[in-house]
Parts: sequence; structure tokens; C-alpha cells
Amino acid sequence: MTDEPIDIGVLGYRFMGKAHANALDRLPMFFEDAPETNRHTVIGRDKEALAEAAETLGFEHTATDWRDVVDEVDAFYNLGPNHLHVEPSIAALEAGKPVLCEKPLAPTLAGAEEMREAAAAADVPAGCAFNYRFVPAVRYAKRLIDAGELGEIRQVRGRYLQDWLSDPDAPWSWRNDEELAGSGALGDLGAHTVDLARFLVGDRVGEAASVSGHLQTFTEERPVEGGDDETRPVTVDDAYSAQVEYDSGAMATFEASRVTEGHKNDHTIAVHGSDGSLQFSLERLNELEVMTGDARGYETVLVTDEDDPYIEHWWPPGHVIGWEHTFVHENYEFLTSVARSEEFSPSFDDGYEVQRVLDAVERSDAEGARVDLD
Ligand code: SOE
Repeated sequence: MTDEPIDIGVLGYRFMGKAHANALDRLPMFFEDAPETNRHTVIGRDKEALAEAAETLGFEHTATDWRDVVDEVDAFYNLGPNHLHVEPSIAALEAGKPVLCEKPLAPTLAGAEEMREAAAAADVPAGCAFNYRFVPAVRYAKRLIDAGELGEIRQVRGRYLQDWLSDPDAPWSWRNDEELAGSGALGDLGAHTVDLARFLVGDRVGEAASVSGHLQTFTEERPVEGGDDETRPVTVDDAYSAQVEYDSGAMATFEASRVTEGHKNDHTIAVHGSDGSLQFSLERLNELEVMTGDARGYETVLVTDEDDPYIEHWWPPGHVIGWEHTFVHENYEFLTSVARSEEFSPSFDDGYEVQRVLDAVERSDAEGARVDLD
């Protein structure tokens, strides 16, 4: 167990950079046993924006090339766009540094495989930042499932609906480009739900055995921000749906969309077993709907008791927490793994298993047929 502050280098300073910097800032006050950290270097291309971000997010140094950082820090956070996940993460692992990489692990299965192999060769924690595993209500759901409260798991249904690309004039970004992102709603949102299903029922149903999937792009090109009339092609999906059969014969239905009017960040998952069901919605993230035993319908459980996961670090029962707290929990667990030189879950192996399903959905869509995962 190291007592020295962990110097952290972070690639990326926008949305995810802020979420993780906020988490690091909250840890000392709320998680007294969290390892001490130092926001050492923030990495980005735009020097002016970077200097501002360093100031706002509390970093000591800035760098415009991750190659200058990976050897200088104790841990490396890769929060950059998907196409920057592979090379910097592998370089940090090869330098013996623990890595926390945002999801999806990589734009492609091949990239995810390279990262998984580099993590296996490096004897340090390598995490994929599926933050919704760290929602207390999701942890409570896993406790119920692991205790057999739902009986034999038969069905999972998950969806992740957003509307920020509903407007065809919403500007083009790297998230709309296959080279840069790998896929659209499938990898950006579907990755979360596929992982959440693995987290909740993977021990009971095994891995995905076969997949059939469909991808759709509704807006084929988008305007370039500040580019007068310039447009760029959209080469990824706006929405996807998929059906999965797991090793056990259990089945899952997944969908995600970034063009669903009326849904801002609507991530829901339901699990149905022989003896009961449960359902979770990110829009009511402190609650879990549970139906077990001889209940005649779902019961709404407010998951904010002291003995509920992570809650004892925050406020008394009923004082609800929010989206950003999931990153505090995730950072607490990752940094504790780093300080103790222990495995962190979700690992690059978990990220790779998610990527196998995403890849299968893309193959099924391209072939117009159900595909088996070997
Ligand atoms: C997409 O808009 C996005 O930011 C995802 O990339 C995140 O993973 C998700 O948590 C919120 O929505």
C-alpha cells in the first residue's frame, strides 16, 4: 500500500475530464480512507483551453503530447475521444502505470484486444470506466440477484435513450465518425448497458453466445461548427437495437439512440427471473423497483440507507445523491486498487467482453443475420 500521493496524468479535459476531476476533488472530504492524489498533468491539444482547464480543474501542469507524460506520473487517465484510447493506454501500461480508460474501451474489437493484451502483460490495474456499475441502487440490485432473490435469470432488457442529436442541425463531432468513434449510439451508450447486464447477471448467465443486431443512421450529414455551409458525413449509427442469447439460454434485448425526442439521459435496465424482477432507471438513480417473493407488484426501494453501498460516505438516509457521485465511487475504487496494487473491476478484460458484443452487433447488421460469438 503506497502512502505517497498518487500523481495522476489525465488525457482530456472536457466533459469526462470535468467529471473525474470533480470526483478527485471530492474524495478527500467524503472518503477519508481514499488514497491521496495529486492532479499532476492535464493533456490536450489547444494550449489556451488547456491552461484554462488546468486552472479550473486543479492541475499543476499541462502538456500537449501524452508521450511526455506517461513516464512522469503514477497513474494515467485516458478520457480522450475513442480513437485515442488504444495507443496512449498501451504506452502507459508498458511504462508500468495503472490506467483508467473511458468507455468504450476502443473503437474496434482489434483495438480492444491490443489493450487487453497490454493490460495482461502489465502487472498494474487497468480499468474501463463503466461508471454506472457504481450507482448504489445498481449495487443493491446485484446483491439481490447474487442472493438468488430473482431465482433463475431468464431475461434482461436495457435501453439508453438520449435526444441531443435529434436536431439534424446539431453540429458534427468525432462521435459521428466511424474512424474516430468506432460506432455511434452502439458504442457510446450501448456499451454501458451491455456492461451493466454483464455486471448484474454475468455470473449466472455466462457470456453472450449469439447476437442479432440492427444499426440505423437517420441524419446522413451534419454541419461543421463555425464552418459556414460546410457539412461532414455521419458514418456511425444514430440508433441500434440488438437481441442477445447468453451461454445459459437467458436472453437480452438492448437498444440505444441519440435521436429520441423527450429522453435526455434515459438509461434503464430490467432483470427478470423465475422468482422475481427488478428494474433501474438512471432518471431515478436513488431508487430500485423490486418484485420478489409473493409481492403482487413492484416495490420502490429508496436506496439511501447507511448500509447501502457507498451511502455511509455521504448524507443521512433519504438525502439523495446524483450522477456525479458515481464517478467519485469509481475513482475511490480505482485509486484504492492502485494504492494496494490490486485488480480493479471493471477491467480491460470487461471492456473487451463488451467490445465483443458491440462488434457482433455490427457484424450481424452488416450480414443481415444472427452471428455466433466463438
Ligand atoms: C454521451 O452523450 C454520453 O456523454 C456518454 O458518452 C457517457 O458515457 C454517458 O454517461 C452520458 O452520455
